[in-house]
Amino acid sequence: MTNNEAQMHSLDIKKELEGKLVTLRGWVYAKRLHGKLIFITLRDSAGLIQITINKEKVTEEEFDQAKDVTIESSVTIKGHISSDLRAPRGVEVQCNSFNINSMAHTDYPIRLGVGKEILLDKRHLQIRSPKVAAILKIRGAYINLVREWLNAHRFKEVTCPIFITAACEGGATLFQVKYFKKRAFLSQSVQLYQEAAIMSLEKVYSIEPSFRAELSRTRRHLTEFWQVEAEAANATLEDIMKIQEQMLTYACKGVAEKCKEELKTLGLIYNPPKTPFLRITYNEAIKKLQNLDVKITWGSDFGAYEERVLSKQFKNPFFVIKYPKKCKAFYHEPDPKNSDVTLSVDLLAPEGFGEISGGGQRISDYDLLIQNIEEFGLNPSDYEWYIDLRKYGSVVHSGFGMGIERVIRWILKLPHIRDACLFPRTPVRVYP
Ligand code: NSS
Repeated sequence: MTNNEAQMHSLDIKKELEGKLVTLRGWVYAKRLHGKLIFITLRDSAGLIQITINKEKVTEEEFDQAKDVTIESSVTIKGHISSDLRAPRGVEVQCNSFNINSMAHTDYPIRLGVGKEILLDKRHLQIRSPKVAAILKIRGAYINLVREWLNAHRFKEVTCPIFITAACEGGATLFQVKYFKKRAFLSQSVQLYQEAAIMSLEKVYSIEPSFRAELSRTRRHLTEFWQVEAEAANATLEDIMKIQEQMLTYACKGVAEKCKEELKTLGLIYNPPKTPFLRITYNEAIKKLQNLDVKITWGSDFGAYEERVLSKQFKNPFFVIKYPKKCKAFYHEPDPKNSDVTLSVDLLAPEGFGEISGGGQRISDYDLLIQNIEEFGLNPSDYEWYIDLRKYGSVVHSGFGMGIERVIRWILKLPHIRDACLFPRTPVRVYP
C-alpha cells in the first residue's frame, strides 16, 4: 500500500480530501443497481460510506462481482474520494478496484420488521447495525471517562475475585457454582474485597461484572451486569456522594463531547446532568410518594414502580439517603442521630429511570459488625476475614457501586437494559 492509497475508515472520507486514492475494508450494508452504475453502502467500524462502481472504471470481472455481491459480504475496495451532493454524506468513493474477501450467504436473518426475540437470538449479527455499534462505542467511551476521572483523583484500580464464598448483597440472589469439592458463588459486588484493599491503598476502584440470580424480568435487571465500584478510607456518606456526582457528570459531559457522531446515529440530543445533585432523605421520598397517591409505608424498600414515580418528579439525578436498616444490606453504618436508619445512599436517574447506584458508609466498629451480621441471619464465621478488617486498624470508610448498563440505558434513553450490553444475560437468556 503506497502513501497516497492509505487504508481509511468511512468517517475519514471528507470532501476536503477530494481526489485522494484510498483503500477501504468493510461489509456490504446495502446495494443498488443502476445500469452501468452500482451503489454500495459500505459499513465499517466508523460508519457508512457510499461507494460508486462505474462499469467503465473497473474490469468486467470486478463489475460482475459487485453486481452479485450479497449483503454482509466482506470486501476491499480502492478508489478516489469524490464530493457528490447526491451521496448521503455529500461525499463518496469512486471505485477502481473491487475485491470480495468473503461472500455472505443469502439468508442474512436481520431484516426490517423482524421481531425482538429473533434479534436477540441473532444478537451476534444484530450488533453489526450502526445503531447498536453506536451504543457499544458510547459504553466503551463512558467506561474510559470514568477511569480517567478516578485515576485523576488518586483512586487505584484493583481487580477482585469473581469466585466468592459469602454474600455481599443477601443470599437470595447468589449464583452457586461447583468449586471442585467445595461450593462457591459468583460475585454480586466486589465491595467486601475493596474494603480490604483500602487499608492498603486508601482509595480503590474496580470495573468488573456482578451476578445476581434475580428472576425479575424488568427493563432494568440483568443476571450479569457490570459495575463501577469505588471505596475510600476516611470517607463519609457526604464524601462518597460528592465523588459520585463529580465522576458521573464528568463522564456524561465527556460522552456529549466525544461521542457526537454516535449520538447523531441514535438521533439523540444529549444534555449532560448538572452538579450538585439534590439530596433527599428516605423519609422525604416516602412523603413525596404518599402525596402522589402511591401506597407505601415507612420501612418498605422502593421497587421499580415507586422509583419510576419518584424519579419522574426530577430532571437531574438525585440522591436518596438514609434508608431504614431493613431495606439495605448488613454492612451499613447506622445513622448516629437515628439508629432506625442507615448512612446509605442510592443515586436515582430522573425521568422515570430510577436507581443507578447504591452505596454508603460502612460499619467500622468490630462489635457492631458482628451484631449486625447476626441480626441479618448470617453466620459470622462466613465473614471472618471481613470482620478482621475491623480488628486491625479500622477506619471510617464509604463506597458505592454504579451499574454501567443502568447508566448507559439512562443516558441513551434505551427502552430496555439489555440494549446496553454486547450479549445480554437475563433469566431467560444465556445464548448467544
Ligand atoms: O446492590 S447494589 O445496590 N449495591 C451493591 O452491590 C454495593 N455492594 C455496591 C458498592 O457499594 N460497592 O447494586 C449497585 C448497582 C445498582 O444501583 C444498579 O445500578 C446495579 O448495581 N444493579 C443492577 N444492574 C442491572 N441488573 C441488576 N440485576 C442489578 N442489580 C444491581
